[in-house]
Amino acid sequence: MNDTTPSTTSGFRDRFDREPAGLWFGPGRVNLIGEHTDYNDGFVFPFAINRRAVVALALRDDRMLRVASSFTEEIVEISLDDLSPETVSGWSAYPLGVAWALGQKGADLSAVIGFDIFIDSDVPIGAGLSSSAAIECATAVALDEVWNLGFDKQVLVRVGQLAENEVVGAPTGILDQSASLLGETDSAVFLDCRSFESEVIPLGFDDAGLELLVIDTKVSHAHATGGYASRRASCETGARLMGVSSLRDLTVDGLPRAATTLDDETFRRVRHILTENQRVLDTVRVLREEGPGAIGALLDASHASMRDDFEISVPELDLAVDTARAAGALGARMTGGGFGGSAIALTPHALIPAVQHAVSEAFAAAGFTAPDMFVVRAAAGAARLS
Ligand code: GAF
Repeated sequence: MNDTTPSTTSGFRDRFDREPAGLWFGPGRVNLIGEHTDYNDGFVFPFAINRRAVVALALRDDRMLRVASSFTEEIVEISLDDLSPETVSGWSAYPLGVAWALGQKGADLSAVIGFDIFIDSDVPIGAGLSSSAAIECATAVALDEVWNLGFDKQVLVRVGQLAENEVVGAPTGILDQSASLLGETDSAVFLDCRSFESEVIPLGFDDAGLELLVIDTKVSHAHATGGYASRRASCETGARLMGVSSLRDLTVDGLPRAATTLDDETFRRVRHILTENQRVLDTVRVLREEGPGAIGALLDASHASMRDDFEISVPELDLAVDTARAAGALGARMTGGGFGGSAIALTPHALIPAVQHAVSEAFAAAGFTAPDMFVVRAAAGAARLS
């Protein structure tokens, strides 16, 4: 991982001509399994990764908010008095949206003072690794501390989601912020998105000689537009036609009735959600009982379901998954919202070079843009850095 700390501090100094009061980080995530289940009140099993956003922040003595980053020369300025979903846009919507959302969740924004913030990140943007949640969660833990809010992490998860939904404009669930805030080293977060109960479960990759390889296809995606919202709408339609408040109220036993009640497309969307919930439960059980070397088939089945039933894969993701598997990965799937972004491949340590080589060759042969590939480790969730 790049060490973003010195550059974050010097970035803050360069832009604001003073010292930050502290540094806070929020990690990106991979989702091991459980895709598009979060907004259906279902199960997810992600982990925070060792790539992260780092924010340097200091309070001011007035009501101004000034936001700068390593991505652009621009400094965005707005008064706390003017902060609303309508008054912020672009990249600054992530940190400013969090400040606004803290107010919506009970912080008295009339009683706090403004801040200067500088944002740095080594989570690739648009790669399906939650670069946005990383910024939101780093900002949320920073403001929670400097504004003395004392919110617990579950509230901060909701703050990040609200910023994303209302300010950025993406109708996403709680998967990404939960991973970024609740993650722990070498473990994944098993989360019930209906009850919000979560359990941190050791992955055991090291002991099993396994690595998780990320294959960033470089096909960029955005959840504020297009397919993500339409998939969410299909799930809501499916639930309504099946007479339940959410698809979580159904299990795979409900598939025969769904097949006779729903049109083919809605049925396949629903089938993905019901089988994916079951795959998350199976993955957690198999991981516990047999170890990570035994979960490959579930990852593969998840990818097939996203490709064929939910139809959120793209040819680059399918090629990455198929090639990684053929070169020795135990299991592989696209991760995140889809329509681009990254695949993950659970791979024996010794086979990582062979898998990378095979994927590079396959992409070149297909005329696709060269992918970026790197191993990720499960890392701790958002917190103060120094
Ligand atoms: C994106 C969203 F932000 C998450 O809430 C989740 O729905 C995911 O896509 C799909 O599982 O990352």
